[in-house]
Amino acid sequence: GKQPIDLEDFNRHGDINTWLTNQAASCTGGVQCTTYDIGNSYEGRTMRVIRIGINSSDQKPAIWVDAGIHAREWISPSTAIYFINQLINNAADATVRQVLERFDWFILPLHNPDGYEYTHTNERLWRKTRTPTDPVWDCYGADPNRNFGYQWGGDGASPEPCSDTYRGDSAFSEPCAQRVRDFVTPRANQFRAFVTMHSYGQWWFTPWGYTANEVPRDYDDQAAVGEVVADAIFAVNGRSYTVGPSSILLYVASGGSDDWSYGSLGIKYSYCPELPDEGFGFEIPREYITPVGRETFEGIKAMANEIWTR
Ligand code: ING
Ligand code: ZN
Repeated sequence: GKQPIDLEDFNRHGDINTWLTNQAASCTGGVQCTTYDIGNSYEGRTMRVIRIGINSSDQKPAIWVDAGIHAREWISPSTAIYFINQLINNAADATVRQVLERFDWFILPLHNPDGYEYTHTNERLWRKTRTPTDPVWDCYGADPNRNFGYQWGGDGASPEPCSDTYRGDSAFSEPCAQRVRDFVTPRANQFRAFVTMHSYGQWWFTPWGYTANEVPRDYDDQAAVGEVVADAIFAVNGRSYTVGPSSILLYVASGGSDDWSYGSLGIKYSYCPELPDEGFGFEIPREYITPVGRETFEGIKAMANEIWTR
């Protein structure tokens, strides 16, 4: 039948969820797919994760990928959808098959569905969630990438409910951040990598976000794998990524999910990529969905294979 989404366009939350269910049901050729409804957002939208792998099990090494934690960064969910489509429908390709044999892939294409839908219906450049935060000033939303529980409330996260980088009432006050915490935490030993995709700027960020004064103990390994990713991305379309800590390359910000996955869960290869903008900022046009998807998927496969050897 007709697919509910157009892979060369930006799609809506409900259609993406229907597509995930349809794709999982259509997995063939030894590829196993499972969807997990990990809970609802504040406004009641289902957050759906898909697991894709060959000989999947609870013991198999796995890789976490999420997208759309910031509502307006539309190239991030489209890239996650590109990955899912490739892993399921291009598994005959030897390089795809290899990463499916080596790892189970857990992908959440829309971390912040309320904010994402709001960018389609009301305000294209909305960033945060949509929880009511200040009745007097009529402000909404916390920044989910300031709401995670490692060094929550530190530098670069605002205590002001109306700010675009509002940290939230408390760590994990936002339902979407809670859902990710509760799904990932019990599987932390399975995850060899945690990748949370943003836009924009062509950076492959490593921890830490919360401080520029301390380099992570695992920084040399994290950076070496990051450089493998950057080389693999460059080889596809010639776009250059810079690898390093977000706190040093961009700005200090605490409560980010990659600091949490590394600092709290101990997932060594925790990354926060900033995908391209090509001069369009958050509003990179749909023509870039496929080239950005393709190069980022090559980068992610290279990351997986590099981690596999370590
Ligand atoms: N950039 C990230 C942000 O949340 C970042 C940068 C990464 C901060 C990791 C902290 C930790 O501000 C975008 N584009 O959102
Ligand atoms: Zn972002």
